[in-house]
Amino acid sequence: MKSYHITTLNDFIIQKQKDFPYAKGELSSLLHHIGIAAKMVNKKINKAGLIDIIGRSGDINIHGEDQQKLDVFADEVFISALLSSGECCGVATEENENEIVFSDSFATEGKYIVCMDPLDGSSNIDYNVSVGSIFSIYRRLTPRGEKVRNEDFLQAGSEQVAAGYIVYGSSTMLVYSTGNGVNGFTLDPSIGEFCLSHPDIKTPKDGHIYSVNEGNYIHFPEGVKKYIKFCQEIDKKSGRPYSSRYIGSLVSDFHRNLLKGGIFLYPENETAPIGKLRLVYECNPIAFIALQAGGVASNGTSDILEITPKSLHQRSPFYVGSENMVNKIKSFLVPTKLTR
Ligand code: P6P
Repeated sequence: MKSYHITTLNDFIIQKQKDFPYAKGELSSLLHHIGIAAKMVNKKINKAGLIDIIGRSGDINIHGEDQQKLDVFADEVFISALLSSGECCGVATEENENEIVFSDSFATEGKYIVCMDPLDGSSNIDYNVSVGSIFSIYRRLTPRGEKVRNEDFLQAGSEQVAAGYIVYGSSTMLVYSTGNGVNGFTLDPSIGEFCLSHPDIKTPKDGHIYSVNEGNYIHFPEGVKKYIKFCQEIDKKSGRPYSSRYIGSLVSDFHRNLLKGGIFLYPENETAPIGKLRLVYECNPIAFIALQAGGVASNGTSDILEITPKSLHQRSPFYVGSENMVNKIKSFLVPTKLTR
């Protein structure tokens, strides 16, 4: 009889916990609760068109952007799940101006803080385009037992102990790393479990996909313009130009490129002078995954993970994906001696 060996997310978390001799299960519990919240958000997203949860909440979020109802729902679900874990002492999310400080004694003992974009790309929801949730986990800097402080959330991305995302697409996947490689789990709705489907993801060193909003082309730095033209030339190896793939949803664009090879760019431009994407809860977790899978992530001049954030909602230019492609655009962005 054919054996169906299924490794669920929880099986995997527990198995991997054994890799950390001093682990007491705190991080495992945190990841387990993120998985539960992801299933709850997934259920709502799948029904968004059928129940009154699609569209704008009528509120404007802290960035002056229309807040979608599902944004609010996802924010509340993830914050509640993180509080319930008892391992998290505070959360910073895109939807809240300041960090959420958990004040009950159970939570203030928590060892970890979490930074999240609870529902990235939510403006796409009304049009049935894939969206995602992004999370980033750090050890707190302040003593356990005290309330968490802003400094706990302003650590360089290299200090992350875990990061990942959920992509609510043609299937729903949870992809995460605790620093020992990247693994992907696909939700099987028939059993309500995330099942290991993409073990030990490695991103190709080269690719033929570039993902950028070319509508901003005239506002891009010269080096970015040159790189885009480079992508449109005939590639000697393949005999054709690269393919442009951009759906305006970071998690979906990144996930496709992670598996197939490719580069995602969100450069600074005249309308977004330091880029659009958020360093703390978008660039850092995605960069952590990219590096763990053998890719590269840069702001054009520095490794993303080496930047120490100055504020929760700080933006950054973002170039992430296949090593050779990101290094190529970096060579276009470095001013040549001739231009000095
Ligand atoms: P633009 C979605 O709003 C988002 O934050 C990312 O998911 C996505 O990559 C980017 O913005 C798209 O921005 O300016 O190209 O529409």
